[in-house]
Amino acid sequence: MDSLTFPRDFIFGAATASYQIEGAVWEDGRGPSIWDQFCRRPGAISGGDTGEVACDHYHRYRQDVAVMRELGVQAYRFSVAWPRVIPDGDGAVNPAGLDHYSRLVDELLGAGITPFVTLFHWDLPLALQQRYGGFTDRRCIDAFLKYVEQVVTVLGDRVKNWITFNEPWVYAVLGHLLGVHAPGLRKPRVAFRVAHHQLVAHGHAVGLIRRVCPDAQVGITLNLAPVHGVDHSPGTARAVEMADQALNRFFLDALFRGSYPQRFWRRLSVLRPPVRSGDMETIATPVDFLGINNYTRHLARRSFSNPPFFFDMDGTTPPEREYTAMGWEVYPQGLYEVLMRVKNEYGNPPVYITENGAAFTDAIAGGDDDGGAGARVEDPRRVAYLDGYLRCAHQALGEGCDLRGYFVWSLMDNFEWAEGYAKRFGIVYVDYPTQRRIVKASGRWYAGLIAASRG
Ligand code: IFM
Repeated sequence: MDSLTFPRDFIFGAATASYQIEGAVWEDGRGPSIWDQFCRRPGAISGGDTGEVACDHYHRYRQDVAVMRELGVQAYRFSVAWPRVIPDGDGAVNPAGLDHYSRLVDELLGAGITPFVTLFHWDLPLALQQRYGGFTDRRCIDAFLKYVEQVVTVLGDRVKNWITFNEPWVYAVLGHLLGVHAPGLRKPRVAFRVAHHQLVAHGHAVGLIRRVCPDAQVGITLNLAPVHGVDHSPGTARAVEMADQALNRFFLDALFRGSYPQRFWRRLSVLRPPVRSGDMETIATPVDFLGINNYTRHLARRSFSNPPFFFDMDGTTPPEREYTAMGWEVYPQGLYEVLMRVKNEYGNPPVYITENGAAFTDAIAGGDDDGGAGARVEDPRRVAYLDGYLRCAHQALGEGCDLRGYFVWSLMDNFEWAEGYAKRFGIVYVDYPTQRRIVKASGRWYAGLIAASRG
């Protein structure tokens, strides 16, 4: 295969999120999050796993930064846990929580790694869920802004890249419509209200972050994926249009055009959230970049079993295709499609791929001596996956997409939400009983790509 290299100023990073790696959920004054509670719900998480210990990154962050340095990773995208900073959501600030992130940022900068900070990656303080119903209620927007101000005030002298929300679609839909993520609700109307309120909170946060940190670059991360049809029938075409609006256009149109797709509401008027005057202008506050998370594509079809939607986003899994351990189709050209769509239909904003990667079944080989020295994890399918997606990103870059960087998901194996620890996305293996880190073959491959691109 031809060797793959990127422009010298292209940023190669790695991504994680607080609840998935930190552990230490009861330490230094952290309050409970909706995920701490959801993990206790019988049957909610595969294997009954929780984020209580996770990768123990809260205590081992220096070691994890050293691994990134060794790999030549140039930027690290991590999220701040709101319940560490304001344990009850909108009350007193907990300086110890902020100190942790301040130390992490110093460690990163000392290693020559640029921090990209996500402010909300789903671990909402439980108190806000109990008091207001979380982002169902607009008071949660005010609480979010108070929290953001604290974080940016403390870290903004060193952190210049900010992501307000991670995947607002997933938080709204999996948490409030499908009930498979915290807070575990199944209320379609609530889901779209939560989506809207996250976007309003995002828009206000953009202005706030720039006021506190004038040289900040501020963006939002969306999970975007192409929606194709299972066949070419008119019914399928309608399902594709609806699914695409629900997943992609709802967010892209709001952020870049200041409106929601009208045809979506025409069909799903019962779900329309209360939009106040000025909301759409706030949401469309210009961003400095768009973060895109892409893993797969969706194959939609008409379905009468789930009113009021009448479409199914994952209608079929053709057996001849390849799938990851999550059951997600390996479809690298989907990343190209998404990047070109954002370029062609939404004004070619600066873009970072803030997540891309794959879960496969990994196993340790060798290293049978006591210290486990010489242990290896060979993961050729992950290498092939990353290579394929990065080639498609490279193609989009060559065709004019303003793509600035790529963050692999994930730096290390971690708590994969409802799937617990069984699904491993890392380029670094985490042996949970010992918390030993082992760089996988994909990690070494990524290091080689970074080195080659930097010349
Ligand atoms: O682990 C998640 C991450 O938290 C958000 N994006 C998708 C990843 C893989 O499911």
